[in-house]
Amino acid sequence: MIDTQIEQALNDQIAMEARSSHFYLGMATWAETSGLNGTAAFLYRHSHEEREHMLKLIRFVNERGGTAHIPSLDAPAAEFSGLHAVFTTLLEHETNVTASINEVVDLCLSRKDYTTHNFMQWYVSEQIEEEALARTILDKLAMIGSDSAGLYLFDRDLEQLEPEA
Ligand code: OFO
Repeated sequence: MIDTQIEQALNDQIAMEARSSHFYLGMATWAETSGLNGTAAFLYRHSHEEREHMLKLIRFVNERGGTAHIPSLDAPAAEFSGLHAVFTTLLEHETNVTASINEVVDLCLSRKDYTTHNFMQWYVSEQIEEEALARTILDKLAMIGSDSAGLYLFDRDLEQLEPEA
């Protein structure tokens, strides 16, 4: 049977992954209606991956004898001033997700729950990749500045880029 504090922490993480998926869906919709189809494709994939992160947690909690709670969600932001704002918000959000995952890992160690600790290592590695990718995207955007040919190519390249690459 899963420790109740761990169960609570995992349910908080489920809510966080659900919010991530929702946030990126809002960003994807903004990109698609702004003519940035490559960026939209990338963000839709990212949103879908976050939903999978949530599902993986839901199934783990239930399989370990706990009860996963499906959270209610507020509407995500629908307006952004541009690509830089989108990816800055995304990186900030992922940094918060990393902090929250680290707290779960800490709790696992203090409660001596090595099974959940082991399970959470997948999320630890995933966060390293996601943060690195968001930083790379922001560096590219900084290089491009307001050059429209550069932004066209950026958007086209993003269509091929996997969110966990
Ligand atoms: Fe990008 O966050 Fe999930 O884990």
